[in-house]
Amino acid sequence: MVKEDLTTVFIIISIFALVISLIALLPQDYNGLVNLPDLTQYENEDFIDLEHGLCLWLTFDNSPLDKSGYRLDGTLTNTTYQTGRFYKDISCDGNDWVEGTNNQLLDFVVNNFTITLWYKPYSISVGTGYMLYTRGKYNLDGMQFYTSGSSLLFTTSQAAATQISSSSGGLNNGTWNFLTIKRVGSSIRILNNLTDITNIAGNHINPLTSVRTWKIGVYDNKGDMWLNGEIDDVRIYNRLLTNYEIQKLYTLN
Ligand SMILES: [Ca+2]
Repeated sequence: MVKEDLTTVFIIISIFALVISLIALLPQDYNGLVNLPDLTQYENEDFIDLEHGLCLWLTFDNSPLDKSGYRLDGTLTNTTYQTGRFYKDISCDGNDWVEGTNNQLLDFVVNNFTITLWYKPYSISVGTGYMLYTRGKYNLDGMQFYTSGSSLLFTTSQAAATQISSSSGGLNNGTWNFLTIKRVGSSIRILNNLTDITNIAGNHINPLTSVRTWKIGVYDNKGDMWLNGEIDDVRIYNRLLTNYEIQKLYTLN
């Protein structure tokens, strides 16, 4: 009897050990108590791709080449590289500009787009203003993004017609400004350091396609609207960036 009891106990212990071993092999969430890592700190970041839709990207890190992959590269006239918002930037002091490669990628006739750039003015513009970015010609085609005093203006043009959006001031002299232009349907929003400073949103008819080169620091004629300041990290997207994406660009280091 004692031997049979011991055998029974041994069998029971063996079965118990086997069950325990099998349970250990089951996935941890077997019983529904899923033990996933806390992902809240990554909210939205999973879907952020700051290169998606990027048509032109100028870092000016000792180079005027376009880092977007489309190679709409620029060439410099008189500008110098110096310590910028991100590593190096270009400095323009009144007779300097960058001229880039023409491409229909930058037409944006009907679709939304976003332009972001960092600008540190040496002085507030006078006269006809300072050109930040242009591809086109006033009252003819394309678009212009420029300053007038401490205000920012953005225009799109067709033959003998131009639509204007503007801020009322809002540009800070002698310090970095993170400027954003967003086309949302027929209206334009102008942001500085994430704050929407749009005064006149405008009613933009679709800009006429342009065959002109893009330019930074000077008007299309390369004889007017000379920039006086530094420019860094110019980006043009063929889509509307979300507020979260713009904030991510603003907080890049
Ligand atoms: Ca840079």
